[in-house]
Amino acid sequence: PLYSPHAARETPVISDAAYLASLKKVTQYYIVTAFLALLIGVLIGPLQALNYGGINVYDTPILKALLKSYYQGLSLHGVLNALVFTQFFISGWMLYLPARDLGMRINMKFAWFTYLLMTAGLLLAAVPLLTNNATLLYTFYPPMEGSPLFYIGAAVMVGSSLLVVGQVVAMWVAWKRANPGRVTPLVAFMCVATWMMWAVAALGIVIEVVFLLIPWSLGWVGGVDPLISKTLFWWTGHAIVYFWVLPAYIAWYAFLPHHAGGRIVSEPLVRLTFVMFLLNSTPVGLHHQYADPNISVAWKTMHMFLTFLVAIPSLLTAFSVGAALEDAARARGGRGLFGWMLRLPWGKPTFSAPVLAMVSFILGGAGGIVNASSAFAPVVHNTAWIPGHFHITVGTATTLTFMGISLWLIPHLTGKRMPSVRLASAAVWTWFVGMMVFALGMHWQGLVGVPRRALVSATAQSVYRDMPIQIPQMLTAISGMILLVSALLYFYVLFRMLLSRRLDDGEAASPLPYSEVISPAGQHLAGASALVRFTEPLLALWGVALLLVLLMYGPVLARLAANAELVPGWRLY
Ligand code: HAS
Ligand code: HEM
Ligand code: CU
Repeated sequence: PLYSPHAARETPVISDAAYLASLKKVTQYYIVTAFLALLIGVLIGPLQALNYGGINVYDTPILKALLKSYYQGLSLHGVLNALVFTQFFISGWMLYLPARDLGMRINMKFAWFTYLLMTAGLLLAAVPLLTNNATLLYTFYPPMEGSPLFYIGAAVMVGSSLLVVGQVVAMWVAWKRANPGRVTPLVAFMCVATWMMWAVAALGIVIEVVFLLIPWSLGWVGGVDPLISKTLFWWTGHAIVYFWVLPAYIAWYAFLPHHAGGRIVSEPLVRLTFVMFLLNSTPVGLHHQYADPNISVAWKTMHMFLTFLVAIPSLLTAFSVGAALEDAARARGGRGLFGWMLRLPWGKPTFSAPVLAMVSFILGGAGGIVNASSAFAPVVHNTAWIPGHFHITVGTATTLTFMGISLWLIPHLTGKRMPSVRLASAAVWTWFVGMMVFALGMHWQGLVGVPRRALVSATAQSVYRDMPIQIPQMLTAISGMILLVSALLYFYVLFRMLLSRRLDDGEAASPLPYSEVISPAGQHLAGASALVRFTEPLLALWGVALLLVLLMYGPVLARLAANAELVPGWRLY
């Protein structure tokens, strides 16, 4: 062996072939459903990029037949990409990984039930979306009002993810009982911590939808308080971005070093990172509401500092995964301060996808810190800068990583093979280049003052003609075309792979690509470091996380409730 004695973790053996096949099948259903949503969602993106390129295609006969308005398209794009694609992918990914890592047997009936319920929720919500009865954008701020079906479907879909939380946490607790004194293996640890974070985060949106929006949309109550709803939405809405990106971190930490030919740097450090996210992801949501009334500046400022604090585990990730990549490159003979980077396997899409996703996230994260700074926020808030920010976070850091994962996970689950490394590689690189150009164009337009969420191409004559935005407009339009090509390439590879012949069970040909470790956490709590022992009791840390959210949101919501003002719904579409 090239390296240290700490070999990559062996997957515990599952000898029941029927059970393993069923576990793989349910995971595959989640992943394929996710990519079907992404396929539809992503096809709308280039139309929006053309809009921000000053070209209005929404008046053409085909689009007029397909979409009632720019906003119906934008609602579909936001919901399918950001809410549906992510949640389905993550539910499959973070159910399968801990089940394999711990070697525990899960109740397959419950797993299938959860998948079917989540899909039923999706289909319920899809009906009003497709019939222009829920053109509310993916944030569905009241008093804009949609069909009750939309809210009920959304509640069922999000609620189903909490069933996955229940199943994974129960699996972990059972493993702890069966293995007293043992340290939880790293991948399972990251999954359980992320699911626990999501359970705390999801409470806001669940309360909003179940107690405020559903009764209101059904006409049981006369009105809704827009600010209470919006505050509950962002309780979930910021933390949801970590629910989208931590599953990518899991791949960056645990599997990317393997694809690069290197090692994980330190397991205790990874565990610390995830505990920091568990504690600190949620009580920061007010950084989306700096412009809102009736929330005191004191609370906004506290959430701002907590936002800076939650950037730290991402910075830890940057340096620690960066070190893992350098380790890999030097093991392949890389030299020099930066020259080692040339030795990384850039032509391998299972490597380039997550790494290019990370490179985009350096800029996306830096932009996030600008957004969070209350002094800069008024400049960028509600401008095209913001979609610039999140297409290099969720649109690339998350999406490109998930695309890269699919290239080895689908062969692992199905026993099929990736049809073409070259095409997959081309899809990955064009996505990266397209999104970088897109981000440049959109950030730039935002700084000039172009608003987000607007059919700006239709108003160009009157409002935007004299603004110096020709160059960023052109960049945005071009990026949309690059991204269209990229998406077509990727989906071609994906579907050719899915429709090809099954060759084996995938276990030997495409095993889970666990990486070796330089500093492992150890097997037994007795001999483990203080950091490992501190991070192990996740149930207690989960309680602390909930307490922190109640502390940071309780007084804010109490004041809003004391001044509640119920207003009737609006239908603007
Ligand atoms: Fe954000 C708005 C602040 C991260 C997504 N964000 C959004 C919206 C979305 C979104 C969707 O404070 C729009 C919501 C809407 O529709 O209104 N965001 C932040 C901050 C972070 C952040 C401080 N955002 C994310 C992530 C997202 C995401 C992650 C999705 C996945 N964001 C904001 C704010 C707003 C906002 C305000 C509201 C704006 C407004 O005015 O409306 C931080 O978590 C970022 C920390 C990240 C870093 C970067 C670490 C870098 C890493 C990679 C290293 C790379 C390596 C590779 C090592 C500090 C880990 C090296 C390569 C070699 C070859 C060697
Ligand atoms: C919004 C383009 C892929 C999530 C937008 C906007 C543009 C755009 C121009 C801004 C629209 C506006 O503010 O009026 C594209 C292109 C894509 C793409 C060209 C690639 C082909 C993605 C992906 C995701 C995503 C992969 C997430 C996984 C979103 C979200 C919004 C958005 C959440 C905000 C919707 C809203 O403001 O309500 N997209 N996008 N997009 N995009 Fe994308
Ligand atoms: Cu946020």
